[in-house]
Amino acid sequence: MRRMPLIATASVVAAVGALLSTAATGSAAAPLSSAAVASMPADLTLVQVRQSLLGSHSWYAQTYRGVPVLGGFYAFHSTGASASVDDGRRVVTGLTSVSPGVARSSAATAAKGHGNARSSRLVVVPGAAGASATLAWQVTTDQDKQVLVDARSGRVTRVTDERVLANGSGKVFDPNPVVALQNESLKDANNADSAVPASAYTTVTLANLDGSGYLKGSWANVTNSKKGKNAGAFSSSLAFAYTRSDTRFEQVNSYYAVDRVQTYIQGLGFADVNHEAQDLSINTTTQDNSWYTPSQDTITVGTGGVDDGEDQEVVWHEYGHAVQDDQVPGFGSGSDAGAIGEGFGDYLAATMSQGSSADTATTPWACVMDWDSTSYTSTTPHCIRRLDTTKTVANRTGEVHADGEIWSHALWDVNKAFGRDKATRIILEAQFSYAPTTTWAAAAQKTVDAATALYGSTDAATVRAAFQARGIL
Ligand SMILES: [Ca+2]
Ligand SMILES: [Ca+2]
Ligand SMILES: [Ca+2]
Ligand SMILES: [Ca+2]
Ligand SMILES: [Zn+2]
Repeated sequence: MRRMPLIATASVVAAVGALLSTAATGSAAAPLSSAAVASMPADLTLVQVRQSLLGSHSWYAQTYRGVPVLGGFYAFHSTGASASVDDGRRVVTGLTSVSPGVARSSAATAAKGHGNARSSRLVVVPGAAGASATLAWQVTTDQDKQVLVDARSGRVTRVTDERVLANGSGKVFDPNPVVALQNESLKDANNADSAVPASAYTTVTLANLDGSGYLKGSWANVTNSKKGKNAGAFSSSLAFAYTRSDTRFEQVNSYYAVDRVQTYIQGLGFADVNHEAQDLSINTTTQDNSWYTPSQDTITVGTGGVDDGEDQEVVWHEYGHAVQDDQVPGFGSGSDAGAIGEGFGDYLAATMSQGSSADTATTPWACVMDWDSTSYTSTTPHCIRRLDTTKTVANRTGEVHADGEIWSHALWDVNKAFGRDKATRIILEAQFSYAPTTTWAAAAQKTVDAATALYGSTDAATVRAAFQARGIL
């Protein structure tokens, strides 16, 4: 544990010296001596004193002008003849006032998306790496979430799940066997295990499980019923190792895909993009299709051809629809917005595969659903669609998936210019401002505007050029 000490070494020595003299008088487990207390930094409040076999452990919380500092602590350990200080106080700079600009009740309202407020308190949030500290309301909700609401802007800046979550393990295709094996000749063979070599599987950590033994967690929730031939997978030891002929395999693959994409989105800094457990109904239709249902907020994954749940790019595509529906209520009406939905879903699938596989001549990143599409395409590489076609607005057909290839190509050009993190951050930020029935031109302009606000005019010009190349702007 490495933390930034704030006080001079001399005063730590003084405090330890005081403790040692306490120990020497034979009262190691007693509360701190008045000399030790007197030499302590002033910005602390006692949280608790615990007695162990060897002595006492006094824990303090750091405060700044009376307000608790998030993550800041200070501890005296007095064990037998030795005593030590663990100074975990954080540097607080640049904070001019500790009176909130936003009322407690407004903070509770801002946190509503994560549950009803149970309690709230004002906290100081230390800045990262020398940046200014900020003041925030820390709202604890009835969904066991801790929500930080900036006390000046009123915006939610961080959401943490208080529940202690479990990791399990699972066997998955990452992102699918065609990419993993670099083999465009693989065939479904009616879901036979023998059709896909064992080397196509990867054993992964399934994160953020709730520990119930089902594939239920913070960001993904397999809703399959508990009984029947398509029952939800259960493992009390949270070990989910199945092969593709087992209907539970697609549940594991889908849970993993969704947990990973939500975790990635959070890593980009977004605390409020479909920030909930996504319901997943796996292998519950025999259609060769998967879909997102806004009114149910559910992704349904089908078993036609190659089981869709065997290809994470299918799941990521559907998650793209869930993301946009979460960002903008009723998003996707009209052919322009509909095509943006399909194009963004394909983009999200491609950029997630970017994170764990190479861009090769056999399986280019721009190719979407390499494995699922083996059952309905004959040319290689097998792709349901691509992000690098030559199409422009002049080639629009009115069919949203086909037209989505025009939109996704623009997003892909942004990705190629900036890399996946920066590009996806711009795109996600922009989508908050898309109208449900947006036109392409309006949505493209919002994306340029988001780039301007996040990174400045030079990068915004790059984004504009990507849309111009497709005839969108
Ligand atoms: Ca299967
Ligand atoms: Ca949702
Ligand atoms: Ca399929
Ligand atoms: Ca792919
Ligand atoms: Zn779609």
